[in-house]
Amino acid sequence: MSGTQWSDFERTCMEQALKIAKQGEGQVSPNPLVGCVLARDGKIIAEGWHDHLGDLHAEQAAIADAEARGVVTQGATAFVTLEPCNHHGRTPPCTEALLWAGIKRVVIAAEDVNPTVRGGGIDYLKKAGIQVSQGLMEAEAREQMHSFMHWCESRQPIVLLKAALDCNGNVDSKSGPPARFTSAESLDEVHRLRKDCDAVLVGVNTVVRDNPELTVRRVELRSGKQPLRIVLDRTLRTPKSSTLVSDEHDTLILHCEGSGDGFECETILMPPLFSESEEGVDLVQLLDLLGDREIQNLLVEGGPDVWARFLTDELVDEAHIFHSKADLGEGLSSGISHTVLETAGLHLVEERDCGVDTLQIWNRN
Ligand code: AOF
Ligand code: ZN
Repeated sequence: MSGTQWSDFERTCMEQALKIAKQGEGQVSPNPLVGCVLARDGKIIAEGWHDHLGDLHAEQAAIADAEARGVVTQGATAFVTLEPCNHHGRTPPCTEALLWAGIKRVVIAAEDVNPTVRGGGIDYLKKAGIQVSQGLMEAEAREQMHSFMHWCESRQPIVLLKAALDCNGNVDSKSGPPARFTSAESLDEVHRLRKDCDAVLVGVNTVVRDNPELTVRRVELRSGKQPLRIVLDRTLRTPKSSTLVSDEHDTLILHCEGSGDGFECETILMPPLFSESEEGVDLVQLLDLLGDREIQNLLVEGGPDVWARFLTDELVDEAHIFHSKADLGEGLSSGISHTVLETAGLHLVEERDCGVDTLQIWNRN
């Protein structure tokens, strides 16, 4: 609530709730990260977070923490980063759990914008006689849950673009087989990006040329769930022998012509876009389709045609550009430059070393 004066202790409690929420990172999608702290008489008495999909919500985890240690929750205040849910989903409503635990006040950072739970939690608590305050560290909480918030509001994923360029802005040597030219640190970073995304997308040319795996390998995948791999392939040129089709992980091929018969992975026929490109699938329809499948983060990995389409349509929310000092000689142009990124509505927010490479991060806001 604007104008509310929060005490230092209240801030400390919400900071702690935001901090512990991070323990669910990479494991709760399509749910948001949520943390909860119970406090009484100026002391934190219990804490909990939403650890993985299907597990207890943060409030219930905090109450369970108190119970496990024999701590009385009657009369306590709950600090929670998201409005408590009031619905029977994968777990029973947190509102009822808070009531049952004898909580007398609930301090909320951000309202839940999920259409199925919106507003219901706060109203329920107030009607039950619990004092509710909201807005403490709201910006920080919304930032922590930003892909969830974006998905709730638009029903589409956030789009991240990743590209690795040589010193001339090229992506590939025209002669010779495809070779990795970025540093090991850059590669680690790419796997971290993949881990944080629900889906990874490439164009068919990349599949034909590189036969990529597009899985998370170099970093720990705590959820055990690989991102969904998506291929834009207007005329179904993806080789049936390619790794994406034949390995055990999920791949979705989006095409506009032909039948997907005989593919050992899911294929979806999409309405075509009038385009000469091999990837000619309507991107807004694509984002709608992925949003319906609860995909909240999409990583666009390439190649140049696909990057150009997402950038030209101003659909990229964040771009991670790895600049290598290597010279691939006469190569394939990435089509990515400062001007192109700026024209796509992005601006440079961070630049750091990744081994011998430089990573630039561009954002929409
Ligand atoms: C809370 N506390 O810790 C979380 C909440 O299907 P379910 O039962 O897991 O519910 C998912 C929805 O509940 C999710 O979309 C979001 O609106 C809310 N998440 N709510 O009270 C939590 N993670
Ligand atoms: Zn809940």
